[in-house]
Amino acid sequence: MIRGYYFITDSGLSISGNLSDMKHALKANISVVQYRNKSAATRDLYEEAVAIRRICEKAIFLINDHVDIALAVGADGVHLGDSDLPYHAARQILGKNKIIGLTVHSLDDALAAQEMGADYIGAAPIFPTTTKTDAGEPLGIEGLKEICERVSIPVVAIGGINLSNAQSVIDAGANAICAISAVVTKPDVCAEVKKFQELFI
Ligand code: TZP
Ligand code: MG
Repeated sequence: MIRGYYFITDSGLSISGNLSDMKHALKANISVVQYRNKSAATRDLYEEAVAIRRICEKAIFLINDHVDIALAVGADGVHLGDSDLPYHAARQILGKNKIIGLTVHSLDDALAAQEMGADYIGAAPIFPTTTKTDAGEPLGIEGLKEICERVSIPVVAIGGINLSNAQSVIDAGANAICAISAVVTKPDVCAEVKKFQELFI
């Protein structure tokens, strides 16, 4: 089930590296993680995904962008954005049991993603962020709220979320929140993840 703090790797921002961050995030007993790597060559990406697969026993394991790698390593699914394979092509390859999450930037996108059959949506960005330079215009709390009210699939909120604004995001109805820079730039990733996770208890 996609709920609570949703961890995503970022090797550009990480202090200790993706695998170490993933290990520490998983120690906080979260329900979903995503391996995202925008810079590695396919072979390196595959090998890191295999290593993460080995340590990810209980959490849902998703791969960003790469449907082939998700299948190759036995991940639970993928997260796809505007420039990735379209939903129907990814579904054809992955079959009906894998999870497909789609990034949405508006209520219309969100309704379309639900209609297509997405298992969850990533509403992005909620606030301005420097982690993803092409993230687009922030939805804000009001934009997020509207999406949460109108869709029945889980909504993962992402973009510019930190411990100061996370409660407002949860209050708007997000089922899960992702905060990348607020976690992977900190020396104790597990402790930071727990702080976000506690907001859902
Ligand atoms: N997708 C939309 S915004 C974003 C991604 C991957 C970056 C989120 O990073 P941060 O540091 O939590 O703003
Ligand atoms: Mg993508």
